[in-house]
Amino acid sequence: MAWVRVYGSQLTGVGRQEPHPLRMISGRDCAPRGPGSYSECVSRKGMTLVPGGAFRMGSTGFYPEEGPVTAVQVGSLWVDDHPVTNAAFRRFVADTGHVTIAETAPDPEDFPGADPALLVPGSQVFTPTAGPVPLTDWTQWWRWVPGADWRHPDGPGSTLHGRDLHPVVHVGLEDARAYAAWAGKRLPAEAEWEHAARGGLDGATYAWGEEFMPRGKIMANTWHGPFPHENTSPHGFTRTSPVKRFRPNGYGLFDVTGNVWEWTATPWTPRHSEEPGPGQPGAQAPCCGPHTTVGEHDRFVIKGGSHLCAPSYCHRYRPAARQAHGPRDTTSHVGFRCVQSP
Ligand SMILES: [Cu+2]
Repeated sequence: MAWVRVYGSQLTGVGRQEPHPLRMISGRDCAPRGPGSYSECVSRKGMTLVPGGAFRMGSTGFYPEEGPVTAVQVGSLWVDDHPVTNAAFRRFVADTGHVTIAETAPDPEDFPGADPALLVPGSQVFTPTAGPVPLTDWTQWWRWVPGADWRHPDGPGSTLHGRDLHPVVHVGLEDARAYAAWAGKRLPAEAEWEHAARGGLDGATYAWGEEFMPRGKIMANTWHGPFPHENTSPHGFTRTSPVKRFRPNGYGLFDVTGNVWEWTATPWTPRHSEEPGPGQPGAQAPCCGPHTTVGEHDRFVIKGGSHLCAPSYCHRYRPAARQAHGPRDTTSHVGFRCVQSP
């Protein structure tokens, strides 16, 4: 069954967390605060310093929302080497008691007239169809599954067994922001994400160059075969894959395209021309200060495509690709990675 979450309340970045003494420490201001303080465990382990510079953001060769190509300047940035894994998210939850959006029952006030039996915690899980279906109807392959959440990625009965190093999924924007704040990091702005994902190959179609499978080599976890009923999975994965299974890009970053979509801090605009430039309001959400409140109907840019992107359906396993995503629309194919300003 299809389910669209519609909420009337306001979101804040850390609204659902238990009080946590560390969550207000930003990456930028993470000065030593005494023995045992969090700053001691903020290391650059697992991050790569991506050199700043100018690059061409966007593309005109695929989907209209990626244009126009815009020259953008970004600063140097520490970027997580790979999407946040289940193991890392588990440490965050153990430390903070954070309860994710998908683990929280929707407020009946936000769903007047809804069957109360349906107002239970849950999330959207991809479910392959038995055969070909119209590719315009996403409700054919997305199922609202009560009990699906980051610990139960395919729904009740599924576990993280064997998936410690897979990207965490079923996380909403505020979950990603809460994790980032806990880690002394923040979510990237779209421009920062795209610049890092390009790996220094300015203007290239893919994170590794122009050819999808150079010399026949599979470069990312994307869908092979006719979507959404037959994934031939020549790489061995029909869903998420452990991070770092495919070659990194030119900056040494893994899984920038394919595997899971990744949250950014950038509010959605249908074209790049309407996007605020770096340094302008809205270009980048603050990492740990009081967040600008986010309306339920606002959507944010997600980047990178996922294991469900297939040439026949969705050619979005490219750095320029982008999609609008509701802050509380949790799914089995959206995760995130964090960044830190030097
Ligand atoms: Cu896609």
